[in-house]
Order: sequence, then C-alpha cells, then structure tokens
Amino acid sequence: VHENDGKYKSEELAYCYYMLGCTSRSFAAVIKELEPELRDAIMIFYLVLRALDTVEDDMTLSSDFKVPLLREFHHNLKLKEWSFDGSGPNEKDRIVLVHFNSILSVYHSLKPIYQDIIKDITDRMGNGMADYILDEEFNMNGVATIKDYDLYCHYVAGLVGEGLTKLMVEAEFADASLTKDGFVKSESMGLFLQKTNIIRDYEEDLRDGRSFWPKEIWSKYTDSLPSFREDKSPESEKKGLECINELVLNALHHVKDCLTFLSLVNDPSCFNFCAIPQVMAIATLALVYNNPKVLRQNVKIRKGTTCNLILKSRTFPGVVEIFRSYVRDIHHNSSVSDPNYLKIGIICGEIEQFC
Ligand code: PS7
Ligand code: MN
Ligand code: MN
Ligand code: MN
Ligand code: MN
Ligand code: MN
Repeated sequence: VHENDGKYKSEELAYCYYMLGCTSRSFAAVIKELEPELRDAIMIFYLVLRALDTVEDDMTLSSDFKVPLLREFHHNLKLKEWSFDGSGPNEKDRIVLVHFNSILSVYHSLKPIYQDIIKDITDRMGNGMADYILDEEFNMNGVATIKDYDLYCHYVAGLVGEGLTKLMVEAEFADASLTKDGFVKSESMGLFLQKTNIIRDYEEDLRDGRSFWPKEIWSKYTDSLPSFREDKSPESEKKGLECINELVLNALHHVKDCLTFLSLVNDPSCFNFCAIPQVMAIATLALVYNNPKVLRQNVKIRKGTTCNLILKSRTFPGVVEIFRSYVRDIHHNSSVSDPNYLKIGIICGEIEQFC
C-alpha cells in the first residue's frame, strides 16, 4: 500500500519509491540503500527506463504507434506533465506510464547534470529499441547475427551501464577512469546482465511471441528456434543444450571486464548496487548451463541462495570468490561431447587466473 509516513520530502517522491517497489524485486532493495547524493537520481533513472521498456514490451500496441512513441520518449522529460494509459490492462508495469507525472515532478528536482545524463540515455535507448521493433507482417521479432545481439544488448543494457557510470563518477563515488575507456567496462556490466536474462527467458519470451537468441548461434543447432521447446526427442534436447552452452560461453567473455569495473567502484553503497545484480547473474548462468529445464520453463535461483549471495557480496574479495566458485561449477559441468568443450575450458581458466 502507498503511504507517505513523513520519510520523503514530497508526496510525488514517496509515490515514486512506491512504484519502484511495485516494479522490481531486486533493484528496489539496492537502490533504497544508496547514498542520498545518488539515491533519487538512480531511482528516477530506473523508473524512466522501466516506462520505456513497458512500451517496448507491450505487444498490444501496433508498431506504427509504438515506434514513434519510443523515438520521442525522451522529449517527454522536458514536459511538466505527461502520462500514458494506452497500455493493455495486462501490462505488468503499466503503473509507471499511468503515473508518469510523479516521475516528471521528481526528475525536474534533480541536479541538472543528472537530468542531462538520464535524458541522453533515454534518447539513445528509445531509438535503439525502435530499430529492433519489426513490422507487423513478421509476427516474430528476432536477432540475426551476434553483432546484432551485442547491439540490441547495448541499447537496452550497455547504455544503462554508461549512464550509471557517469552518475557515479559525477558524484565521485567511482574512479574517473571508468568514463575514459570508451565505456567498455560499463558496457560489459550491462551486457552480462542482459545476456543472462535473455538465455534464461528463452521459454517465457517465446510464449510472449518474442525471442532474442541470435540466429547466428541457434541455427548451428536447429532450423527453427521454437523446436527446442516443442520437440521432446532426446536428439532435440541435446542440440538445445549445446545451444544454451554456446550462449553461456558468449556471456562469459564479459566477466573479466565486470570484475575490473567492480574493483573501481569506491562508495560501498554503489558497490553493492553494482555487484549484487552481477553475482545473481553468474549464479543464474551456472544454473542454466547444460540445464534442459531452460527449454521448457523459467528457471530461477533459490531464495536462500540469493540471500547468501547478497551477504557475501559486500566486499570485492567476496564477489571474486563467488565468481570463482560458479565458474568452477560451469567448468565441471561441461562434457567432452559438447562442441564448445575446449572453449569453455579456456574461458573458465582465464577467469580463474584473473581472480
Ligand atoms: C537504472 C538501475 C551497474 C554499471 C528498466 C543495471 C529491461 C537486465 O524486461 O527487469 O523483466 O526481462 O529482469 C536500471 C551496469 C532498463 C542493466 C534492461 C534500469 C548495469 C530497461 C540492467 C533497468 C546496468 C531495459 C532489468 C539491464 O532486467 O528485465 C537502473 C552498471 C531498466 C544495468 C531492460 C534489463 C534490466 C536489464 P525484463 P529485468
Ligand atoms: Mn523489453
Ligand atoms: Mn521487459
Ligand atoms: Mn529526438
Ligand atoms: Mn527478460
Ligand atoms: Mn524480468
């Protein structure tokens, strides 16, 4: 229930934190613990992007309507009032679009430099998402090459990493070198989370009529991506597992950059905010690796595992230890018969050396 118990300095601010809790399980907890200097800015950044993603995800909107809405979305941040109630009643996060006025009110109270960072990322993400909305006549959207896969993930997650890094460096909570490397490390932070989400959500996304597994990878294992969930034969399952494992191999290439990034975040509250999603991602990758359940249902790490990970990830050595342990699990679970057995061995070895 929404209630302002005097903790927040305005009704709109209280309502924004209420919406944050409604729309995210894991991000709400870490954002609420941030230092006051960045807490409201990152909370608003999250809600603005959640609103944009709700438009992107809404399959009841025609692409003729959706594409300009995504491309122009950042202009709404210049308005005093804007809201949207055209999303279907089943759209789970539609609250942030219906009550976008509260987000705008708090957004305009942020430091101008924080507003500029948020608006620039919203502009580039909205335009990138629009590029990947396919025409109605193709009723399945999809990603063709590995390059397209990386570009889509750049738009929806790499850019979030860039924006968050700019905010943390501006507030002097992270090392300024992170904004002077062409954002390669923050890009890996975002891509590692997004790719893990895409691998895990195979079945759920197909059920929603979408898919983000790149054809360049899955076409080595099947002629049609949905066959992995439809064809129950052992041969099909074996190919499905080999495909998952190649996607995991691809995601593991971001790990070294992520660990370097985390070593350069100084403020403890920002460190937790950055590190917790990453340790959940490596735990999820270890869970999905060689796991046939991914082809039929949405798998999730256990509640108890999550709690232990959060407790252990408060320090950099704790995070490194968690990565070492899950990378070792993946290595042990790989079998000689997998076509990427050698490559998995190489990348796991490189990461373990690096730790
Ligand atoms: C601004 C905190 C920390 C340097 C809404 C955090 C959806 C994986 O759609 O909700 O349910 O499957 O499970 C977050 C880098 C982005 C990337 C991207 C904004 C880390 C809109 C998160 C989050 C950069 C597009 C959430 C990328 O997953 O998705 C803030 C550093 C939003 C981060 C989306 C996905 C995020 C995601 P869904 P989820
Ligand atoms: Mn989306
Ligand atoms: Mn989404
Ligand atoms: Mn524009
Ligand atoms: Mn997803
Ligand atoms: Mn999700």
